[in-house]
Amino acid sequence: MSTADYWPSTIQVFDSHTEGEPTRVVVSGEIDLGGGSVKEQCQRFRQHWDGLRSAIVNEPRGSDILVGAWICKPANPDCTAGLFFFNNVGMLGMCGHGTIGAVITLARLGRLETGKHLLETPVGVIEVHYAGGAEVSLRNVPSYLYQSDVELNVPEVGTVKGSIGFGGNWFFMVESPAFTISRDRIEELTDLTWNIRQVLDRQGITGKDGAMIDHVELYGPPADPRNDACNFVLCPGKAYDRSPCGTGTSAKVATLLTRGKLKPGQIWRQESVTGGLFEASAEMVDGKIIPITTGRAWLTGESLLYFDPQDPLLKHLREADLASRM
Ligand code: PYC
Repeated sequence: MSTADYWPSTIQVFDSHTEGEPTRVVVSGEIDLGGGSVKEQCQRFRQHWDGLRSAIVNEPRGSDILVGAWICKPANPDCTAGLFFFNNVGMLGMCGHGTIGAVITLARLGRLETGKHLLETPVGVIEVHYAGGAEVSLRNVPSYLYQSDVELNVPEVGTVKGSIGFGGNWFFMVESPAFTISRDRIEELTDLTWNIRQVLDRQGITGKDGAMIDHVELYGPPADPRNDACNFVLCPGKAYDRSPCGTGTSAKVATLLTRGKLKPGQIWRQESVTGGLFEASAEMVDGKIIPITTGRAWLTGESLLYFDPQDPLLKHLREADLASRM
C-alpha cells in the first residue's frame, strides 16, 4: 500500500460547541478499524492512525482546543452508536462535552431520534437522553473518588492538596490552596495547572492500575451566585476546557457524594471559567456512583476535510501511520 492510499482523501465532519468547548465529529471516515468493541477500535486507531488524528484536529484544519469524536459501529447491539474521542495529543477515555456535541450531530443527521439511547465508548456504555433542541443529558460510566489528601510540592506555589478521581478520565482535583478562577487569569491558571500536571508525572502519582492522571481541575466560587462552583480544567494537551468538563464534573459529583456533601439526586450547578454551565447529580446504582450531567451544544459547521497526498505538512504524519503497520 502506498502512503497516498493509506488515508482517506476526504473526511466529512460536523463541528459544534458545548458550552463553548468545540467538538469535531467525524461522520464519514473510510478507514477499516477492524470491528470488535469500541475500546478495541479505539486502540487500533491510536496505534495505526495517530497521524490522521493529528491532521483532523490540529492546525491547519483545526486547533489545539478541538476534541474529535469518531462515530463507529458498536459491538453492543443495544447501542445506537459507538463513539471514541481524541484531542491535540492523543486519545481520551471519555468526553462529556464531546458526547453532547455528538448527540446533536447524530440527531441532525437523522441517526438518533429524541428519547433515550445507549452509546458504547472505550470506557463503557453510557446512556444519553435527547429531548430535542440543544439540551442533552448523559448518564456516565461509574465514577469515583480514588484518593484523598494527596499533597504535592509545586514549584513557585508550595504545597498543593487535592484528590484523585475518575469520571471517564482521571483528574487531580485541587482542594487547597484556593485559587481565584476568572477569565482574565487564564494564562496564570494554565501555567499553574501545567506545573501540577508535571509534578504528578515526575512523582509517578497515578490513578488506579497506574493510569496517567492527565486532567487537572481547580475550583473556586462561581461568578453567578445561582451556581455551586466555578472550575478551570486543564486538558492533557495543555488546552483548558471552555465547558465545565463533563468527565471532570462527574469526578467532582462522585467525590461530593462520597463525602456526604451532595445527596443522591441533588443538583450541582458547575460553572466553567468562561461562564458555561453543566447541571449534574449522582445516583447510587448497585453500590456504584453514576453521574448524570446535562448541558447544551450547538452546531457550528459542516465541512469536508481534504488530505491531499501532495500536502507537505501531512507527509511525516502519513508515513508514521503507514510505518506502524509494518
Ligand atoms: O467534557 O469530559 C469532557 C472533556 C474532557 C476533555 C475536554 N472535555
